[in-house]
Amino acid sequence: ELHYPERLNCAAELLHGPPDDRAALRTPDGGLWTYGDLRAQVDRIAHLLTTDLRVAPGNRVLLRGPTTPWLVACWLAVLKAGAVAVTVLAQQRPQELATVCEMACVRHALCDVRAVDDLAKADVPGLRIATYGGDTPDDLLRRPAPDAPFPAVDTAADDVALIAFTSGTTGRPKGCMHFHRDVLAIADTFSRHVLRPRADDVFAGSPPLGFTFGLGGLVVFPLRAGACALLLEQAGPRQLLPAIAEHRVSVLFTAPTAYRAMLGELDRYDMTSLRRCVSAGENLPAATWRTWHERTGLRVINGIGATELLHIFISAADEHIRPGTTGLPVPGWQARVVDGEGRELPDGEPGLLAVRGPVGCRYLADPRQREYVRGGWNITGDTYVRDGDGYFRYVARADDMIISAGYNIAGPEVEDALLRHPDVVEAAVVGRPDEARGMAVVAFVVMKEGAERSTEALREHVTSELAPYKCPREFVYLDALPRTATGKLQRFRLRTGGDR
Ligand code: 3SK
Repeated sequence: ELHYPERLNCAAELLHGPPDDRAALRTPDGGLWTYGDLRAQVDRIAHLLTTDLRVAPGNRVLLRGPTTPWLVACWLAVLKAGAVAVTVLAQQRPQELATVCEMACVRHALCDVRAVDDLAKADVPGLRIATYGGDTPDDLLRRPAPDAPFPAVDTAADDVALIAFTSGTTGRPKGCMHFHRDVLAIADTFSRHVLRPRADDVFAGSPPLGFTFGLGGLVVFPLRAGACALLLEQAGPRQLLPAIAEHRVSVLFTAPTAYRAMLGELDRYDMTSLRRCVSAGENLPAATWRTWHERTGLRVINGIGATELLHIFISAADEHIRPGTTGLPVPGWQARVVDGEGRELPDGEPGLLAVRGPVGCRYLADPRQREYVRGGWNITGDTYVRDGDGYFRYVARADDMIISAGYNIAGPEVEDALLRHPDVVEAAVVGRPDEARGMAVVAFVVMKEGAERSTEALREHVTSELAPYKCPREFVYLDALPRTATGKLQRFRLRTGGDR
């Protein structure tokens, strides 16, 4: 069990410890912020927030910008000043930003000067926007500030530190409130017990800091370990590979799609610095795990997390990994598989994943709270099976099961089979209304460049691996699958036919 003092400021905790001259943040152009630099900048920004911008404890401050040391410093400064950080993604458009500001009662924003146009266009009444990263004197960080330590505001461990928004894969945003103690709890559960980082690690990865997968993996975990993060503004597979090689990255956070995309170019880069590879955001098919392992010798740490629960709660590392499963409940967390009434199901039977632990779902004024938290358990919306040995195996999102001619078919199982075909790069399998079968299985595939689009060959391949009733009735070839800004597959767009 985790015990934190009643009064706790997580930013002060994350900044406390390592010597001033140790590297904290790096950028691909050779930029380096030591822990001393980071502490000094956080204090400067906290002074400016509380004096020039008149931010008070409890005020909500929107943070928007690419992944840079300045964004990290602003996030820490907001928390150190006792205010609440509201994080958004660079891809969010003015209307979405306006919704977030309204829902979270945001009155202040700290915005990278390169991302300010859309925020200004959002035209939020009463919103005071300060920019950073610019070269004019009104840029917040160019203003004079006291060159003195900023004493952390004496927040309670269960004061809200962060509001993270999730739209899931369907669109309607929900704001998830997280406490100061929650921020430390994700480091003291998943990171401490599964990832087990060292102070000499260099973290890098693709998720943006507006997504809690990235905030944890690229800020909270490295700082809690006294380690260093390489921050990449562009973090697609093309940028990750050279960055890993050049900066001797040792801990990688990314999603299954990026692991698959990197396979094609792997041989051109030195990957010997990597010792930990984490995959989350989506299910990691066994086929992807095995190919990455064959090519690099590394055992990917799969995990499932949620914005509602801040970070990963089921996972496994090293010899505990079973490819094709997500793993075991992370120490500090409990998990079970339940039916629609919340009754625990026997091992081997698919049902709803229910979890509880040090972080809970707290939606900002949203009736969906009652659906997510039932009887003290968080119902994540995923269908899972617990195997006899306690391992949790992903089946599908609860609303993604395909019932065709009386058979229950899990799209991810068919996707996994398709991904074992050497010419398939990405696959998504969904159900479409069908008069004869209730639902028909439809596969959307992205083929390797130059590969033949042979439906017959794919059909043959799937039926050689799975029962024939699981074989898609239809194959649709796409150049890319539709994804959200955080990289999650948007199955509803495939189901409704918008991407043909
Ligand atoms: O949404 C997710 O999949 C996720 C995964 C890991 C950590 C955090 C999140 C939100």
